[in-house]
Order: sequence, then structure tokens, then C-alpha cells
Amino acid sequence: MKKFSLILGTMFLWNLSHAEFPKRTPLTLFYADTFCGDYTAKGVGIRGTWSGDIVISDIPGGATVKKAWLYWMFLKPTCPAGNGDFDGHPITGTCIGRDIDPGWAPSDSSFAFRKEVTPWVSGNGTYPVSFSHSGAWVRGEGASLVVLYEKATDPEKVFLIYDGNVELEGSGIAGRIRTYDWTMQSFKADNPVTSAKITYIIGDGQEEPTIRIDSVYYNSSLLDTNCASQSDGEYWDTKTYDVTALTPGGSTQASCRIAVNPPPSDLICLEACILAVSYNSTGGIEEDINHKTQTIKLEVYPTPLSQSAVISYQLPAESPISLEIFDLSGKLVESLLPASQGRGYYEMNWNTQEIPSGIYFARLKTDNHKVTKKIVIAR
Ligand SMILES: [Ca+2]
Ligand SMILES: [Ca+2]
Repeated sequence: MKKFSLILGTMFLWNLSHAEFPKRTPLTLFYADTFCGDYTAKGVGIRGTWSGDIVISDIPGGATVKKAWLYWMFLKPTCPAGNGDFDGHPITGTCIGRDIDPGWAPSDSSFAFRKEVTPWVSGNGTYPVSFSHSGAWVRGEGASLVVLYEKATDPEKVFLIYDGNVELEGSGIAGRIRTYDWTMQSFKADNPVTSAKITYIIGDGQEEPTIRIDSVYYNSSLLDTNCASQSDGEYWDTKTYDVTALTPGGSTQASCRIAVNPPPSDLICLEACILAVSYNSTGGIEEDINHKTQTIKLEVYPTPLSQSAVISYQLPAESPISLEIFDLSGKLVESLLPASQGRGYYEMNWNTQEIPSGIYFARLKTDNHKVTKKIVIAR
């Protein structure tokens, strides 16, 4: 009996390590929001050292950190535990993607991790990182810190973070790709655009610009011919580009591409992409930030949501009501409730499977009141 359990346990572990993370994890929307402020992203290579210092120095005075995430990447035959230390705080990352490539024999996989570190990032400073590692043929590539901050005097912007793990390699062996395209969508650029910037977090890039060229494109324009050039030290890049002139006013999506040359070629891993575009909510739909103190209360769970949501609301008196979902541009996406209802608390399920990832607003209206709540769909 004991032996039987041991075999089952081994099979279960094998399935976890090989089936839990699909080969190639396309970049998907992880975070979306709108606020006045900006972001910064800086990284450090950790190959051979398993540690390094990430220096953040460009957060302006008067800004308040809103969100911070650490990204890092390993090369290893099986998924490592993802444990480490961020500025004295033990961390365990979420594995956000795996890819397999025989180019790294005897290792066969790259693993990308993400950990929210908002409680430990208060502003500019030096943030030491280190990572635990064990086993044969394991290599740490690098780590990047992404910090979003609010500043009331900054323009309002849409912030999108896409992440995953996609390898590119140029030699043309079956299963490898030389070009990867993705679309960052469901935003609404200001018109004209006053500010737009994009950041790529890339592992295993090498600085041999005559042969190992990697190119990044934004809205079909070439941004850089050596995006993976070890800008953060060996094998790690956190590259930010100003794309204001390449973002059409009023646009709602951006097409992105990363590509490697035919051989002799680099082998790189794309882990994350951050986009911030100026956005003007005036004239569109805007969240009532004091909705909790209003007479009619509206809540949407969870945040962010994926396949379905629970929408709850409280009516102080009987009234005809409407509950409508709008996108960032103010376009009606769905009408949820036509009927009038009496005084009381109500809950309903909203199936969001057919709704694209992005930022939306739910607006509840009665005869005398109106309340709007921001919703993020990410999957
Ligand atoms: Ca390169
Ligand atoms: Ca490489």
C-alpha cells in the first residue's frame, strides 16, 4: 500500500512539473488601471551571482507608490520553487510562464516569475534581490522591478501590463519561433496623445550586434535593432521606449512585435511588457471614487475578474433602474438589468467570458441617483 502511494505521488509530481505550465506562455493582460501618474522599470542581471541591486532613482517628488512587482527568470530542467529575498523580505513568486527550447541543453526550460512587492517599495532607493537555487544546470538570468506611482499633477494615463514567457530563436528548428506578435488593447488614448511609453523585460539577450540582432516594433514601426543587449548586466534587459509619436490620438490598441534574426542568432525570452498612454476621462465615463458613501452602493467582485463577476447594489427606495457596462471610450458594452426594483440589497452574476480583457465601467442609475464603478477584466 505504501509503495503504491509513493508511485502515485511521483506520477502526480511529474504531471505538475510537466503539464502545469504549457510550452510557450503567450503574453496576456495581467494588470490594467487608469490614474494620474507614471511608472518606472529597472533591472539587474543575476547570472552566476543569484543576487543584485535594483536601483530606482526616477520617481519624482510628490509621487506615491501605487503598485510594485518584481519579475525574474530561471533556466532549469524543472520548475524551481521561485523563492528569494526582496530587500530583506522573503518572497515566493508565481510562475507566470514556461517555455522549452533544446538550445539550452541539457536544460530544456525557461521559467518566469512575478511577485507583488508593493508593501516594501516606498519610492526611490536601492532594492537588493537574491534567489535560492539548487540542482544541476540551473541559471538565474535577471530581475526587474516595475513601480507604478500616482502623482496628482501628472496627466491621467491608462496602464497595461502583459506578461508570460515566450522564447525566440533564429535557427529554424521545429517549434522555435523567430517572430512574436501581440496586441495590447482595450485602452483609449488621449487625442492628441501627450505621453506614451513602453517597456520590454527580456531574458538571455546577448550583446553581439553584428550577428545577434533582436528587433522590437510598435504599431509597425521599428523601435530598436538591439533590444536585447544586456542593458542590466549579463543576460537581462529592461528597455523603455518613448512611443508618443507612434501612438495615434484616440487609438484603442497597439500592435507589438519582437523578432530575432536568422542564424547565427540570439536566443531570447520575452517576460513582460508595460504600456502607459495618456488618457483623458473628461467627456467619457469616470468612476465615482466616493461611491462607498453614496446613497446607492455598487460593488463588483473579484478585482480583477476573469470569467464571471458578482455585482451587488443597494437601493434606498423603489425606482426604475438601469445597470450598464461601458468601455474606456464610453461605448455601451452591455445592459444588465431593465426592470425596476424595490428597496433593498441585490446581487447578480455577470458572465464576462465573451468580454475582451480590459478596463470597463459599471453604471447604476435610478430616478434620483447614479454611481459608476471601474472594472478590470484580466485573464
Ligand atoms: Ca541580442
Ligand atoms: Ca541568448
